[in-house]
Amino acid sequence: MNISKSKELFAKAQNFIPGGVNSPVRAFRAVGGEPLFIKKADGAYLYDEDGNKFIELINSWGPMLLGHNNPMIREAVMEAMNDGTSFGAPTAREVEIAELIVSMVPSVEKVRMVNSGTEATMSAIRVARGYTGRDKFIKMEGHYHGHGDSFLIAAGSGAMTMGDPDSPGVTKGTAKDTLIAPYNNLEAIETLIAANPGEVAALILEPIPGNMGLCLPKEGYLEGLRDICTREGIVLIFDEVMTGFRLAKGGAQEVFGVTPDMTTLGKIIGGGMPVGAYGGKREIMEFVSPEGPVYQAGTLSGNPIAMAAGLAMLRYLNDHPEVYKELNHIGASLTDGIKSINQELGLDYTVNSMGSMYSLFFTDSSVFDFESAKTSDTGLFGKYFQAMLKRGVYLAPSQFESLFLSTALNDEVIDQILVAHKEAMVEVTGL
Ligand code: KE4
Repeated sequence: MNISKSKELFAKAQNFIPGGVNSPVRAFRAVGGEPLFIKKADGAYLYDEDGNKFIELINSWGPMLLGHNNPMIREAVMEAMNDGTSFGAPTAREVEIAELIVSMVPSVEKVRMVNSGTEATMSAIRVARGYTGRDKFIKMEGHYHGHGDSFLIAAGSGAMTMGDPDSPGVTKGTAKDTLIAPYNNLEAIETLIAANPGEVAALILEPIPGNMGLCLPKEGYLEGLRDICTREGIVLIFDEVMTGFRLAKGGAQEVFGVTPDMTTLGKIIGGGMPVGAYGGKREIMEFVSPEGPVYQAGTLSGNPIAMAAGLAMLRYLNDHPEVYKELNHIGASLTDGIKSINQELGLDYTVNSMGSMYSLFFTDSSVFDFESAKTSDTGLFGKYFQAMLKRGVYLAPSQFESLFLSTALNDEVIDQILVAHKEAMVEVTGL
């Protein structure tokens, strides 16, 4: 495969951009080789600067639920552009998208738009601290909530991929207020609370974590967290930046019927433009400035172009709930196919999936938390990644990331992915 233009661009990029990329996981450090520079995307495909075409299963790390370059979203953006790109003043679209989010997400009675998932989670923790008057919060090992200082402790996603789950630069003063528990373990939560009586403001988690690879909650786990937080007056925050609007209109909280006190959102909410949001119970959100004392602001929050893209996406999802049946079918077709090929080859690798998200772990143990995810053979994953790439299938360049499917994956494309998967597994396992 000719990747000379990407190589040239990567060499140049490294002179001006740390690691040559604007987000670490894109650098392919965990899978070897050099990153491909993408020129365009359409439907289920990416096209790099050298004209190579790939079926892609990242979909911009989640936002492209309806495939790339969706005409409905493109037209909404082009139309909005005619009226200007940014006003720094309230607009009608912000009212409409807020009303739509409130109607779609069970826990959200009021919502604030921001520009990324990181901003959403940072703000949600600050509001929970302001609302409770407490300082500490609990996060799960291996969960990733963006790059806010207080989250970069035992963090997943790129931090885990790079081997820096505890980032330098986070002060001891900050880290002391972040309490860490293993996912899927209610006892550990009780222990942390008992050791910090009356000091825990919030508990934040990815209800279905994708940032250590995809893991699923054990029976009763989410319900247990809900009961503990209600009993202790702790603000339960579901970080649905990945799962929001993907697993259902109302995200994981709709699927599992567990309603948090606050929810953070991103990715799909912007239809591919930089948008995040945090929302929750009215009594909590009324603490947010200028209504309340907890300050949070943003020059480009509610940007009209981003809102146009987000509105087009959310209106479509709200009006076409059948899209979730389609996404679930696509996810099941692909993962059932992968599992049966692995079984045929006598390979016992773990596949965790839910709806249009899945991860193939190169371990034969079940994967349900940070420790079990780390039993995966990341070297073998890297070889599989490259073997799939050279067969025209572009995966997330990390064992510790979920894959994200789109409605653009029709049966023919799924068959192509499965053919590549079988060949790649034979190649990397030497079967
Ligand atoms: P952003 O700041 O990247 O928009 O969102 C941060 C974030 C918050 N919460 C969850 C559950 C997330 O998954 C993310 C970001 N996800 C990663 C992929 N695992 C973004 C990709 C990247 O870092 O380049």
